[in-house]
Amino acid sequence: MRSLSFFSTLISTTLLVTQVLADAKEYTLNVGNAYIAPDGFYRSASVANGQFPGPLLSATKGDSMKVTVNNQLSDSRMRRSTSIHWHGIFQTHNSYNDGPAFVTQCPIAPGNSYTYDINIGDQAGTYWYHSHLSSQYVDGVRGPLVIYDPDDPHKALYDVDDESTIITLADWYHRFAPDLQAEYLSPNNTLSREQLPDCGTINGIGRYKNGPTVDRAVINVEAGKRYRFRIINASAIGLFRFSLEGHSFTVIEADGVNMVPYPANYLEISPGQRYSIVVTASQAVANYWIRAPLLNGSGNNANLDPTNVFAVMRYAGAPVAEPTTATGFASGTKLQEVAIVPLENPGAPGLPVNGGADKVFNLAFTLQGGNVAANTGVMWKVNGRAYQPPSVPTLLKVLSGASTNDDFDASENSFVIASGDVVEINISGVNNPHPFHLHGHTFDVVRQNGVANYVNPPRRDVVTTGPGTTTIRFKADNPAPWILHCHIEWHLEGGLAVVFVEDPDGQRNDPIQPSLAWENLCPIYNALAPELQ
Ligand SMILES: [Cu+2]
Repeated sequence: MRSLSFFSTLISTTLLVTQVLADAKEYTLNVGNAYIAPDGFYRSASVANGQFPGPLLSATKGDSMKVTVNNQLSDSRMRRSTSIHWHGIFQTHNSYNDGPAFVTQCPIAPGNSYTYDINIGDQAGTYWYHSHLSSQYVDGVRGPLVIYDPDDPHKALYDVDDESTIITLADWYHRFAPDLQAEYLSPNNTLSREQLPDCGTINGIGRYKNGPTVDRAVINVEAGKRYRFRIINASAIGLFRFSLEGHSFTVIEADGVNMVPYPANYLEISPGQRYSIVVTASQAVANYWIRAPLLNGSGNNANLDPTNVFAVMRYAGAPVAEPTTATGFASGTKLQEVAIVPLENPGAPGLPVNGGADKVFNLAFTLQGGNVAANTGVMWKVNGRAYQPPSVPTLLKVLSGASTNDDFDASENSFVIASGDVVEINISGVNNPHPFHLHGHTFDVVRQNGVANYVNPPRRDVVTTGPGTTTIRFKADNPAPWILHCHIEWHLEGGLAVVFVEDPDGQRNDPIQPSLAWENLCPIYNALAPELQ
């Protein structure tokens, strides 16, 4: 017993020192309803602090963050409870603050609050936060999260990196997410028709077909300076192609991972992904187009004008006006996702051969369209099963003793992995591309588009799958249940997800355990009438 208490004292001392050195950044997110018109069409939305996108949450590497979420949602046409995910943050020893509803917590009931203690560790880069309760983020609960690094290895490459250089790309819908979701998942959706947005937005501003000419978002620059633009795709389904009129750039970060600088003229960014690019304001003083057309096509949404997604890069001294040049289109060198090389410690864990890992998962996903006669809706199945969130969160089950795959319902698609395992996941299926996101880790993409690379493969937290099998690897060094899911929100709701239950013993033996406030979330939520959930 003495050695155990010595160990606990050591841990407490270490934590104390960490807390003294690190700054605790405190934020409040009031998640409520507001009438907003990002593209000139007014609708009730669910937003953080009244705005879309939500306010920037930022910290410096090594800080901790405390974000108090006050649930003030009152519009019964959208979800009333909420739960916030901090996309890309590993949450080591802290999975109960990761945010996905029914994986690591019960949702926060309306009228209630919960404070997320976010342990940033030594992460730095471009992240975002969003509701992770059903499709609620589509109604507006999404915003940027940036961890600045005073010792950024790429610091010498740029002069300006602040709130004014964050570019949040997001699709936007005029209809309520619960209605869109019900329609998509309905037995009547026999062709599995996708729900496409009404417009694409840049920093919360967009235009739809035959809608008003809302003033474009503006990024201000000064001639001669070098800017770090942080591009975030906070979309439900929108895939954007990003380029700048008259300016090439250098990509230096993907999903919070520093990259070997990659010069390019344009890039494509999937839902959930982020990139930092360095742009030199080297051209004549003028206004230039920032272009971000949606590549999803317009489908059956007559409002969507997919190529009409622009903002303005305005040099100091240029007139307050849109560029007078033709909008043009992306050309030249495209950032190839498969050719991204991490700057630090490149190389995948495991052996440099297919299957060279401790645990190999082959995840084959299929799409089953709606079927009126059978009364079954659209389902995305992984190895034959559509993921359904359990009513008791996976983490709570683990803390109560769940240790093997059989301790979870088959519909939870939950797979136990052991501490230290090198995990290989082969992802293959229909209707690529899908942006697959893993919580709690970055991963190395060892096979993508037919190219294998174990030496210096891309490292990130959202990979765009296909064509063919996409293979990722990570090391199980972060005990907790972590969800791996498609970040096309409608596909996730259709079941395109699995949960890796990493080292359940390690989770239970962790000296840091969930707070009383976390434990209270489930009894409060479970007592709610269905319309308040
Ligand atoms: Cu998908």
